[in-house]
Amino acid sequence: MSTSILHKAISSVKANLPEPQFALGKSARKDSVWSVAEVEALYELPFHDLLFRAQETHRRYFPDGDIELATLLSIKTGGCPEDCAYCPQAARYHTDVKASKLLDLSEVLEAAKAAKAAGSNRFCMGAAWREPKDRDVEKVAEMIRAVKALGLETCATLGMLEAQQAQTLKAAGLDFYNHNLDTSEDFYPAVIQTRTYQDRLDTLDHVRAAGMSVCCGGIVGMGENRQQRAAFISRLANLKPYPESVPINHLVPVSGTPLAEQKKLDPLEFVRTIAIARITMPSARVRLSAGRQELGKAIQILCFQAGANSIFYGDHLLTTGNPEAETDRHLLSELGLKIRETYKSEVSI
Ligand code: SAM
Ligand code: DTB
Ligand code: SF4
Repeated sequence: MSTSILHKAISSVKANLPEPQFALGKSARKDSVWSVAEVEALYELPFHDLLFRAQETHRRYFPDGDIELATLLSIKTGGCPEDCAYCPQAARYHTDVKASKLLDLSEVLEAAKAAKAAGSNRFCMGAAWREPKDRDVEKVAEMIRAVKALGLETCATLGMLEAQQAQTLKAAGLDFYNHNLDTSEDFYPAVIQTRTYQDRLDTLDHVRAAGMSVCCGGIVGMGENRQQRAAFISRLANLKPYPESVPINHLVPVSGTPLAEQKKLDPLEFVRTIAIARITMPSARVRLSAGRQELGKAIQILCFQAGANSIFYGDHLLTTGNPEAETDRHLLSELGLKIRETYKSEVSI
């Protein structure tokens, strides 16, 4: 790594510090361009220097230092026609996941009430679809209206969306749509072949055009190299505007999927990725997502220190496990971290 690139990366970090503004749906300074080389230079910083810079950014943009809690519900599980190599819900892999049909409104409402009672900020409904049919969108729209009426923020992840479908979801009150780039464009074909990177970018455009906030991130630890991780983060950070919400998943290797035996990533590389997401997307909520159970307490704490300020909260994710809600509440209280207030406007300095 050349010294000039390293210096440029560091000064870009500084250039990104001011102008925080992060109310729901609003974006802060989102016009910076992060080259892959600049992001790689961040990866190469000494660990504590990187963490220091990430913390500096985090404290400026999120002086409250609070943590957002998002609860997931799988509203349609398994039987998915796609070939995502990490996914236990792909019909073509022999996993323990049993396919089931779309949940009823009453089941979703019951889960959302429980999430609200447990103190969650956001309720995210996930479906194992390549893309929803229009009649599915109508049913999910009904769920969104009901969840929203409880006073929870709403998020959905239903696969690829057409422009009109995105508008229907927005009209129902959907705050966020989750659709991940998952990895870098060049590593992507090693993981997914049934839809293209461009298909994903098109869906993100439809979500933006409909006026929803974007939740977009991916998975690390799938066998990508550091340069590919840098390219993935650079791609997210250069979206215009960059996503309001960035889930960083650690691969959960599931038996029966092609990535079941994937060699485990060095945990510090995961922490570095969180820190770099914070630096390059300073006003985004960076969510510590799948894989928290496997990361353990100490690494999660380092991730919070590196700027993660959102978690999936609840005893399970879609089909895999998550730390128990009680364990998470205890951890946050041990660290003196406050839970975010739902719908609080977050503007400061
Ligand atoms: N079917 C929709 C789609 O693919 O957009 C929505 C659900 S899909 C399960 C949402 C995301 O979960 C994926 O994009 C991926 O990033 C993450 N994910 C799925 N399986 C995972 C695993 N085993 N480990 C880590 N993340 C995973
Ligand atoms: C995201 O990036 N991670 C969540 C959410 N978006 C939908 C899903 C994680 C799924 C982990 C594997 C499972 O539980 O099936
Ligand atoms: Fe289907 Fe989504 Fe799993 Fe891919 S990640 S197989 S699209 S449920």
